Amino acid sequence: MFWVYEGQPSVDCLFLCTMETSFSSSEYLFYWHLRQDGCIDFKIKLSGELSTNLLSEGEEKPSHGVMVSPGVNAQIHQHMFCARLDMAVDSHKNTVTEVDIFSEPPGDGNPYGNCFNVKETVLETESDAQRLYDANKARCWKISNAEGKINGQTGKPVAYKLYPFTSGTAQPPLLTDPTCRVSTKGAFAQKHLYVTPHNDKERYPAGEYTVQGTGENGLPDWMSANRNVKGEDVVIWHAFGVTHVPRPEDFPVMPYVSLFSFVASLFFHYNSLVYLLFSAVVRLQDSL
Ligand SMILES: [Cu+2]
Repeated sequence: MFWVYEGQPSVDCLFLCTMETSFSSSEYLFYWHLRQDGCIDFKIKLSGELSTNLLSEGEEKPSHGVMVSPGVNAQIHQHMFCARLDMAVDSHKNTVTEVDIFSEPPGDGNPYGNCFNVKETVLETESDAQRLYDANKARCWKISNAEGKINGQTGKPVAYKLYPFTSGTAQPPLLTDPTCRVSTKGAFAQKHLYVTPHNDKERYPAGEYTVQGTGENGLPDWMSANRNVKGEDVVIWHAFGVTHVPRPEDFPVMPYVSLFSFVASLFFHYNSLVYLLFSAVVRLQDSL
């Protein structure tokens, strides 16, 4: 089967699904981009009014912010999100691995010291599956089929990879001290990735009533059971965000973007855009 496509095959979006929400002074615009190469991007545009306060009388400059206008302080802050990703890579039972790049030490197998390689670590239980991003290892997470669906080219299970921070610089998790109330309510944002077995009742990582709640009955409570996640029907929780040191250029309206991507990895036999190109050629020939 070929996709019907007219025009130049590319990685541009094929299908776009969007929603928008207002939260306090912020406007968040969410975009699922389903791309023609089989990959998926999730983009958040962070807009709305920058949160500011007036300096106190006698206060010359802010201690934890940036002056964006005379007497106007814009606080350094974070926007934290958590995406609940109910995975099913070619069937419901999947296994998640952490994928790191590493340099091999010089030796018999590396006489010129020029070798580097990839290491995969299986996340077996919920306590294993609480992970931080590491840009120095080009870290990503691979979600592989665990029910025998094999890629014919590689002989390995079909998979997709979750690449965090595919726009802009990598970002830290929640920066408040563990003793802070924000850390209690936002405990889900203290790591970049969590994996749990699927449960329809586990929906909101900060608890069912996020704003009024205490943070209980959310992701940390569920994961305290330390359930198995290897080869299970898994849900991935990707916590990410923007640590925002305001600029005058952000005032009064913010223009920021955060993005992560699901990249087909051992899923197709070839670059799937080739099929689009073939289809386009056939249509061109048919029209001659
Ligand atoms: Cu901001």
